Amino acid sequence: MKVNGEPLYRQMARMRFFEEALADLWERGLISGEMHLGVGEEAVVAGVTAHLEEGDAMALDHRSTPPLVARGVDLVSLFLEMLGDAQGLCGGWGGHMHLFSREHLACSSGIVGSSAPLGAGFALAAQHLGRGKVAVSFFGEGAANQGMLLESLNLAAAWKLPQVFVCKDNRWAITTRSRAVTGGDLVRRARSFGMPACRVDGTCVEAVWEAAGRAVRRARAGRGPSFLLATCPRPEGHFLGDPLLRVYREPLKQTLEIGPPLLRSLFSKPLQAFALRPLYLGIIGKTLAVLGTEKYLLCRDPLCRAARLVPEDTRRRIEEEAREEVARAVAEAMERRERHA
Ligand SMILES: Cc1ncc(C[n+]2csc(CCOP(=O)(O)OP(=O)(O)O)c2C)c(N)n1
Repeated sequence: MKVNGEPLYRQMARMRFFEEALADLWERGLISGEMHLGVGEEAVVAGVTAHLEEGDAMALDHRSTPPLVARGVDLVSLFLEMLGDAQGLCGGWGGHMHLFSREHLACSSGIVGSSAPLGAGFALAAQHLGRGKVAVSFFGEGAANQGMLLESLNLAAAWKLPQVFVCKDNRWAITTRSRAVTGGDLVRRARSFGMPACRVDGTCVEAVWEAAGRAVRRARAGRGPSFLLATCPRPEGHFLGDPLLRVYREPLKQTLEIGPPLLRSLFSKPLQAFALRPLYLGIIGKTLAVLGTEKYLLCRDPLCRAARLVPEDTRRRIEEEAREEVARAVAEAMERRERHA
């Protein structure tokens, strides 16, 4: 099968503009609480979801909106949900992390790692119903160290569940480098459970599409689960307003705000801990340096990379249509919200 760039690019553009609209609403104070965006994960999501059919299921993590957009969940009901409105997808109770669409067999949870057992449940149901349906679990590499995720890999392999584990490896779990808290290699770890596993460049939608195709076909044929580790960037930080990124975005303001308390803490009591404090400041400095290097020097935007798959005029048309679709959905959500206020 040959990759068709146009539908993949369309989905990626829809996801990106949806996330940008969420950021805008959040910055205007219309969405309360934390907001984890899936910007940077579009190629992973598009490459995987392109293989899903009606009746296939998805279990998602806290970056849940891009897969829901790609699977065709109504954008207005998603926006209303983010706004905490009773007309939203989950009656305004779910926010962006705890979503459920019965129609699309999709659910998300902010409990890190839980998309694996949730996906296993969907996959077990699919296996019992015997209609060749599959379940995909999306999670981060930080989640890969959660006990329930390892238990799910084990059961999925032992029961040959039609499940695809998709690990979106952005190398960070909030402010922790995942490497520092991960033993061994995740791909080899998954293989040790007796399932095929591979690493793929998650900024290259064709590569994801190919690898995911193999995994989904295998699951659909009743041959069991697979594991995909897709590396991708995290350009918006852990969540909107990420304090580490703020240091780069407004350096003077942040230096004036954070500098004095950090210096005070260096000389604060008890003095026995003095020797450790420069070390901790060094760790903060190193974290900032690595984060800045990744964001400003090494980051590859999956949407820009995918643009080369479609002719220039098609790309422009797709972007225009996707922007319009999202803008219309925002306007309608705001209007419905006003009407029912
Ligand atoms: C069980 C559990 N432990 C801790 C948290 C707090 N928490 C929220 S997101 C996150 C980092 C998750 O990292 P990763 O799985 O790599 O996903 P990423 O945010 O990098 O996409 C943590 C520890 C949580 N929500 N649930």
